[in-house]
Amino acid sequence: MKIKLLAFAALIAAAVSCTGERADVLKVYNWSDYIDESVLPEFEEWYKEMTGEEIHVVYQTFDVNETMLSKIEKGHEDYDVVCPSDYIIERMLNNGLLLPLDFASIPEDINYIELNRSPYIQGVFRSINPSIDANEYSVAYMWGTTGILYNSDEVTLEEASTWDIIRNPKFAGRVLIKDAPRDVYGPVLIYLKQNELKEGTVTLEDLMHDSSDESIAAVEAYLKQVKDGVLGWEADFGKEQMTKGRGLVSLNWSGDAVWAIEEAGEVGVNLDYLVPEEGSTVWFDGWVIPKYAKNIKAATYFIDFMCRPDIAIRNMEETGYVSANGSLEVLESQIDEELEPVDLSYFFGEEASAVRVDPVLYPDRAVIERCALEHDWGADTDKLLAMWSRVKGDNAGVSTIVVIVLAAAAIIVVLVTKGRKKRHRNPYRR
Ligand code: SPD
Repeated sequence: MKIKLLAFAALIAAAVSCTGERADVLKVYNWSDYIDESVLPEFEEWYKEMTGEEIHVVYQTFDVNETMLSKIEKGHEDYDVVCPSDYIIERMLNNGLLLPLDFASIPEDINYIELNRSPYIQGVFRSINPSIDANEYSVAYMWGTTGILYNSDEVTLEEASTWDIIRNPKFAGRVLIKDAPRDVYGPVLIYLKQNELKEGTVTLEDLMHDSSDESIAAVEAYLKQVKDGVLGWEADFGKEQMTKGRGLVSLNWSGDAVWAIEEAGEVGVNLDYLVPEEGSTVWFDGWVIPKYAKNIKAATYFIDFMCRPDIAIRNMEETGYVSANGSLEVLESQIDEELEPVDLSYFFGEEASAVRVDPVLYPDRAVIERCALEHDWGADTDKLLAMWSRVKGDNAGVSTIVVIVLAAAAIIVVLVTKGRKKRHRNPYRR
């Protein structure tokens, strides 16, 4: 009877922990290198001040969208706030994995989400999913472009201005590619379809939805030509390889580029970044509350805190990425009179049609006009992932296989020789 009672109690405890709340813990799952971690204890203090409640942040990181998605989609992990990219937000919306955000629950005077919204970002988020307004389920955190980070001492502006640079034999062995299938597929397809784009028979938007077998095969064939010159498929180490001068060309995100350009400058390595002429993708990462979250209140306050302009500025400065915060305070923090003016009217309104900010951080209107947003492919995503592992798997190449076989053979020889010696020394030992 006692055992039955204990089992029953354990069952109840498990059920509560699966469905119940945990008011004093907030589980945040974010990209690595994507926050100034000193803001986390500050959030704990602020939350206590604002609500009178204790909170402890448990902070974990991921390198690629797909890892995060699978933990939630398949593992039902109980993160309270996560930070997926646009096309993953779309997928999570389509699959009912997100909770609507209750911004109205935050008092007006500290409602930084509402106070600092960018109409541009709101428009983009509306276009994420035509049937569900993503603005009701997510708040943009950082955004940027995908482009080419290059060593400007070794690579000319002209060479870097086309995606074809990633298979340019001149840079073989010095090319880094982001290990992010969608972010590589998009630009390569844009490159391959540049004539159709010029003729107007396809649009960038069409290409973002193009998961046809022919297009996947064309990108695969192209990437197989690229891979022999690849120094690494990287999630986060590429920027450092560039600052150390090991890599000369990196297909990368603008925020990693800003970070690398600054770091490299300090050790005399000259890097630059651009979005190739053929066009590219513009991306947005946003905070969402997954349906398995257990602390919705603290999650909502956390998202709000991230939108406070001073916190947004600190996160930008630490990571190199650009905040989606639409406040003039954030814009003003980035103005540098030595820089050329950039047209940011699309983001901050007419008064920002010529502001002196870093164009890698805030792309000029002309760059944005040749970029498009990635979209969820639904079940076709598996075709892309299979193609990606064929390309990267092949990259292990004959040389890697030869090294593995030789190493295994060497281990066997050593073990056999040792065994013989031992038997020789002590013939009676069993
Ligand atoms: N190290 C943090 C990188 C986050 C960049 N997100 C870009 C996603 C593009 N789909």
